[in-house]
Amino acid sequence: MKRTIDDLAVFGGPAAFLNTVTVGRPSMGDRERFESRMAWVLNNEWLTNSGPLVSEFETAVAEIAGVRHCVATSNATVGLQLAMHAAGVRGEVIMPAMTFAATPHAASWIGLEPVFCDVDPVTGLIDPDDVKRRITERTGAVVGVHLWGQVAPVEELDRLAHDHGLVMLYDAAHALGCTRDDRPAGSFGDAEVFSFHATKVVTSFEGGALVTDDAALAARARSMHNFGLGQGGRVEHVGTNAKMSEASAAMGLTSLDAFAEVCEHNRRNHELYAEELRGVKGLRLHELDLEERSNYQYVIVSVDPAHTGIDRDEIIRVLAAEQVVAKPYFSPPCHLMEPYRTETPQRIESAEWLAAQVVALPTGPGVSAEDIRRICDVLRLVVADGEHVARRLTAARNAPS
Ligand code: T4K
Repeated sequence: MKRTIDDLAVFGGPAAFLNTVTVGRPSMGDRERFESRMAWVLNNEWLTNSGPLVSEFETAVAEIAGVRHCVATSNATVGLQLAMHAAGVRGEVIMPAMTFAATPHAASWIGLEPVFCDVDPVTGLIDPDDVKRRITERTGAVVGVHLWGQVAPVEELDRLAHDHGLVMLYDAAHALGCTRDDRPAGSFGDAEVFSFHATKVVTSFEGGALVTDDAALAARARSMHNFGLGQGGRVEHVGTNAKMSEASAAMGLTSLDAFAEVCEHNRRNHELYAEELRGVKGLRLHELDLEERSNYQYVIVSVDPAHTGIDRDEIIRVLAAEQVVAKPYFSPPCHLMEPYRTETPQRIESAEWLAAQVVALPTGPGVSAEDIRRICDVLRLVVADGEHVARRLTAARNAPS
């Protein structure tokens, strides 16, 4: 255990970990089951184009989302594009500034215009009042984001979209298995999109899924994700290639087998972080609503430099030297990043404030209770004399090499 700041690896002490502990380690499930599924795929010689494993994966995801239709995709970014295309969205799309670049990119890439709105300063979730303020005659859709394993305020957003005749979509990349008022993510708005990227709670290497209860929208999306082909192999729509492969589905199904166990492991990890960081000045673990279900895939801590004496980015540097990869999900907020930044950027206050403060800490099946205690030991040591650590980091950076 490190006792003084001289023991920190960033100042020459031994690293707290021999092997990297990181956010985003894949939850791959049982390797033998994956290999046996892959053997089946290879023997079957059916690799893509809505094969049997993709169909099985779609059925499983639709069940988790509590909807009738699921179209598996090659990733969530094209899944969002597909959702917007299939729903016939035009013009401006309102979305939170506090999200991953994929959300605005999905709109921009297909010629739509992202319009960023603010989020709740505590939950980080899209603020429906600010959405309302930004609706114009050019608005075509709202994309809510279920951030960090929490579901957006869907009842207000769905009502708002309905009252203004807008398409309502959700970026549910973080929210597989999460609920709001006991209803699962995936069952709200016109359609929702999950991600099964390597870093997500369920992975299919790369992958996504559009889920909806709207049969016509699902049919258009299914056709559009396969070059717009329809009945008899005729092209019916503009289309793309957004299909999931059988290899991805084999991984997706295997990862899904472990899903409940992973969520429970993540829940215990989250609880331990809460215990370890309780009362630590300037560090606030982002709490989750215990009445709801979450996948606990994101352990988010806000760093308030007014109390720690050291800012979030310096803390990430200190952790990196200890072999701990923590990530500023998401910074900068989208309206301040290229290509969305403007000459005189508007203020989107809560998103900016959160984006400057939050850091995601490692969790997942590979992160043990002992790992968490060690990470939190480092954090407590750093913020106990944060100003001193920050000064030394600055001096080390400015020292002639
Ligand atoms: N909407 C939202 C709100 C999202 O967060 C995302 C994706 C999307 C939409 C789009 O979903 P997809 O189109 O990807 O399906 C990562 C992911 O690339 C991205 O999928 C994810 N969000 C975003 C939050 O995080 P990076 O740049 O942080 O990834 P990277 O490569 O630095 O990985 C993070 C850590 O994960 C590494 O330090 C180590 C670990 N890792 C990563 C990979 C890829 C592994 O251990 N194994 C791996 O294979 O963006």
